[in-house]
Amino acid sequence: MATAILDFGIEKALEQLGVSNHNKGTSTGSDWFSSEEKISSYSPVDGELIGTVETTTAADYEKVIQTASEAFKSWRVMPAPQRGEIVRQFGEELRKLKEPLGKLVSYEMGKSYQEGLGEVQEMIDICDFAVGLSRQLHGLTMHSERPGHRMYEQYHPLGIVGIISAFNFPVAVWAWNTALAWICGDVCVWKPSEKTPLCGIACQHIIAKVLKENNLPEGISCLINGDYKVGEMMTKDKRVPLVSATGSTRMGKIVAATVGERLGKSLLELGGNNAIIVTPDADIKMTVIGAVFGAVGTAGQRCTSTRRLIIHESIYDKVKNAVVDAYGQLRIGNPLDENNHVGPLIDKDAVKGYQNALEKVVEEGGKIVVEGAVLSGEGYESGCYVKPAIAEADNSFKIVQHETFAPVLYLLKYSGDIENAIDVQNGVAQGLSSAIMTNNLREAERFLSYAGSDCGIANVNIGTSGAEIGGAFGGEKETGGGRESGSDAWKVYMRRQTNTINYTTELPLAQGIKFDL
Ligand code: UN1
Repeated sequence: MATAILDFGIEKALEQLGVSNHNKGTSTGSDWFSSEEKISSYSPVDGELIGTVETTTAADYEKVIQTASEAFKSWRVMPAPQRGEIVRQFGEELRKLKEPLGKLVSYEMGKSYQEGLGEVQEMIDICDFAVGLSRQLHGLTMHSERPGHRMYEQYHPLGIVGIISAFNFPVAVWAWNTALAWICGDVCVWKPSEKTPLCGIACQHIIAKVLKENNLPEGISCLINGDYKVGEMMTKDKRVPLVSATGSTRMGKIVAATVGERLGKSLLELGGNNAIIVTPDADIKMTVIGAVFGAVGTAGQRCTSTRRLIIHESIYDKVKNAVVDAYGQLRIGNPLDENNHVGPLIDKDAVKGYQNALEKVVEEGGKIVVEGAVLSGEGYESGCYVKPAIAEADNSFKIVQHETFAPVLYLLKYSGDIENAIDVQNGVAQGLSSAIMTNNLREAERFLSYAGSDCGIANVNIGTSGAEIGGAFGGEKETGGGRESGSDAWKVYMRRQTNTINYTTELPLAQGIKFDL
């Protein structure tokens, strides 16, 4: 019997969240539909089958879209601050269920319990943010070139927002999208990762309860489950004006092409290949904390994970030794046990990706400085636990250019001035997160300038991961260009309308055109 289930209260958490051994996987709120095929969710923590989830058929998808379209008609006319009140109540429910949901995230996905709690906190934070925003959603007013005319812009709800999320943030990324979409007046259809479907079931129960208590119609929050074919139902569907997809660059290119083909909108948050530049003026202690958490947190499976450390030659050995020492202290094991720093990878395919990276870096001429290993024996029965590894490498290596979703950190050396480090930092296809460790104002500002980091996120004296929800989250190049979460990311969930009103008795034309009848 799975010890994690017994020792860490997983059974109770599942019960509190309404997740059972066999779950229907298609829902429009309180209504759930049955089907024949199912996905099995195994925990990477102990290899146990946690539960099954029935997948969505084409006929059930149709019902979902019809119910969502119907719900949209009433939801969009509800004043935005009232929709904000619903999101506020959803945030309250999340506060009550933070521990069980954090546990399920940890058990189904494998991240540490602390990070599981952090993920639920991120959901709560975005709800709070969205509640305030529900009293804004403002456009601009402009001065018209014509006398007696008023010009302004307003934002209207879009319709159905399709959400495709990844296993690594199985609940927070859904909430980033839904909390904003809902206050904007949209309704949502969510396809969670096939690797973490139970997190989807739990979240759907939480929001369904809130919607029911407020007598709101079915369809404001819908859940569908299955593999890429179910995702494709949404990406191809003209009735879904916006598809927000988080995952690999490979997947994002397919989503972008399919949605683009029908001129829909897509919001993409794809791969990263994030680096920390460590300059001669860096605080080494801070560098070690930022780099190690960035590289091994979530077992290196964040889009924002630190994959490359670009270290100045003058302090290279010092930084290398400090980071290697810190790796020696890492405890790898059951992520529900708070004494451990690093949990398992999501599955055995991810373990293969990790092993492949370590083989390839050596083949290409790199040198391993902290050996990797796939752990076995007591506590490691799932076969998904690996030892975080470090290799000295070169930015030109194919494997360094590639995002490996595992705790493999590459050390790269630079010489001369900060421009050289920035070139290395920018010298990859992805552009999500970046950081510099320095106490030198000139270097920091150059890193942040127009000639500096080309990423969507650029930090000074903190690592690459762990962004707060208040800022827009996303990146450039192969990261896909989308922005989710804070700042004005809400605008993508709405359609902008420019309005010009003439309050005179004349009809002058713009650009001074004469058209006399
Ligand atoms: C992701 O990996 O897809 O900045 C999201 C972070 C988290 C979100 C990561 N707040 O690391």
